[in-house]
Amino acid sequence: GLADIGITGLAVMGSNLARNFARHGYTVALHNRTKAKTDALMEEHGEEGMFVPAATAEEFVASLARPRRLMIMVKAGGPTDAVIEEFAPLLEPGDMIIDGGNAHFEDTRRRERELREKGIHFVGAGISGGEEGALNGPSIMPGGSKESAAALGPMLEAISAKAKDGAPCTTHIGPDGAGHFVKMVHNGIEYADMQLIAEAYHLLRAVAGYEPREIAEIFRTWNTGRLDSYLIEITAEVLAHTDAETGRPFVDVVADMAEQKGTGRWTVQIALDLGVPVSGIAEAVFARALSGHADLRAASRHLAGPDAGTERASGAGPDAAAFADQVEQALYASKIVSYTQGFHQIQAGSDTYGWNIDLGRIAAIWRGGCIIRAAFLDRITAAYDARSDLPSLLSDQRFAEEIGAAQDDWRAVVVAAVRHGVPVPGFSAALAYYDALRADRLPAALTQGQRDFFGAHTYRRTDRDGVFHTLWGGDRTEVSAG
Ligand code: NBP
Repeated sequence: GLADIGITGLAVMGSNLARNFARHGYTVALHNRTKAKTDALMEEHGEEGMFVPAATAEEFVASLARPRRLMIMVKAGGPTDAVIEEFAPLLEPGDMIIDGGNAHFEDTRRRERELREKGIHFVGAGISGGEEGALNGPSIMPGGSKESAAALGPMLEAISAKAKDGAPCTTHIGPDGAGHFVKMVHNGIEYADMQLIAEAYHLLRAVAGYEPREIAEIFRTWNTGRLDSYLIEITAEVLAHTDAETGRPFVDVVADMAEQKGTGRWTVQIALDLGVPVSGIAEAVFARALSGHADLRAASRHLAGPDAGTERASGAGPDAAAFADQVEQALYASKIVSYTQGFHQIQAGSDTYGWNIDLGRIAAIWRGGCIIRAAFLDRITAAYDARSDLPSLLSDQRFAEEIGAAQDDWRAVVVAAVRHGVPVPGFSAALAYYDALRADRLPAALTQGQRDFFGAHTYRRTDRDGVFHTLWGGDRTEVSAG
C-alpha cells in the first residue's frame, strides 16, 4: 500500500526515525541521495516493519498516500534547501514537508513562507535526543500551520518519548519557525546545565579536595533529590569511569577542550538581537570557547593566583561534606536562573514573531527524550499552570522561596571559588542576574548620565514624565528633549 510518511536522508537520524515510525505500525517510504544507504537500511532492518524503498525522487513521491507527508533528515543548511528544491515541484497543494534537521529558525521561516505560496505545509520540527532518541522516542518540537499539526500530531505523538505520567513529549509549538526556535533554546539551556555541573565538579575537586569517584557518589546522591536529571546521572557515570589504559580517572585523561556544533552559539546570537539577558547560556558558550584556546591558555599559566596559603578543606571531612551541600544549593539556584533566562528568551521570541507559545507545555515536552530531561521540569509546568502570564520563573512563589533559601550558600560558594581562584562563570553570572533583578536601583542611571554627557542621548527622570537633556558643555541646566 501507499506509505503514511516518507523519509529522505537515511543517515543515523533518518534511519532511526524511519524504524521508530515502522515499529508503531506506520508504512514508511525510504529515500536517500545515495541509494546505498537505502539498501543498507532495508538489508539490516527491513524486517522490522512496512518499508517502501525508493530509488528516485519520483518513485518516492509516488509511494506516498495523499496528502503526502515527506520528512527531510539531511544535513542542515544548503542540503536542506537542495532537497526542498528537488521535491517541491513534485508535490501538490495540501502536502506536507517536515524538516527534522537542526535548522536555524530564520531558515525555517523563509522556507515556510516560500512553500506556503505553493500551498505546501512546511513543518520545521526540532528533534532532540540524538540517535537513541530518534529510535526509541525523541522530544519533538514541530512548528507550522494548524492543519499540518492536526495531520501530523498523532504520528508524532506515537513515536515521541513519553514522560513518566505517560504524556507524549511533543506538542504543536506554534507557526513557522517556532519549533526550531524552541529547539535552539533547549540546546542553549543544555549548554548552561552542563557548564553549571562542570563548575560544581571543579569546586568539589579543587576546593573540597574530593576525588572523581567520590564526586560521582555525591552526584548520585544529588540525583535522588531535586536535581534528579539525565545530565546529573551521566555525570556520575563519566566521573566514576576509569581509563582502561592508564588506570587513571577517565576525566583526567580527556583533553580539557570542549567543542560545540553551534546551536548554543545561535541561542546567544539571537538573544543579543532580542535584547534578552541569557548570561548563563552565554557564559557556557564562552567557557567552551576559552577552553579551546590552547595557545592562549599555555601563554597564561604563569599568571598569579591566590596565595598558596589559602586553606583547602580535606577530602571527605566534615568541612568538605558541608561545602558539598552548599554546592548543591548553588547548582540548584543557578539552574533556576538558567531556565528563567531560557524561558524569557522563548517568551521574547514568541512575542516578536507572534507565535503564542505555551511555556508550561514546553517544559512538559522536555521531560522525556531529550538531554535536559529532569524532574525539575514538572515544577516549571506547575509554575505556568498556576499563572500562565508569569512574568518570569523567579516570580513563581515556590521558585522564589527555594532560591531565597539557597542564596546564602550560593554566595558562600561563589566567594569560596573566587578565594581559591576557581573560575565559576555560570554560578557567578546567575547570581549577578538574580541580584540585578532584585535591586531597587541599578547603576544604569549613571550609564544614562554618561550617555547624555558624551552623546546627548537624553534620559528620563524618576519624578516626572518626559525626556530630558542636560547642557553638559554649557551651564548644565536641564532642557526638555521631548
Ligand atoms: P547528517 O547531518 O550527517 O547528514 C547526512 C545526510 O544528509 C545523508 O543522508 C546525506 O546523503 C544527506 N545529504 C547531504 Br550531507 N547533502 C545532501 C544533498 N545536497 N542532497 C541530498 N541529501 C544530502 O545526518 P544525521 O546525523 O542523521 O542528521 C540529520 C539531521 O538531524 C541534521 O540536520 C542534524 O543536525 C539533525 N540532528 C542530528 C542529531 C544527531 O544526534 N546526530 C540530533 C538531532 C538532530 P548521502 O548519504 O547521499 O550523503
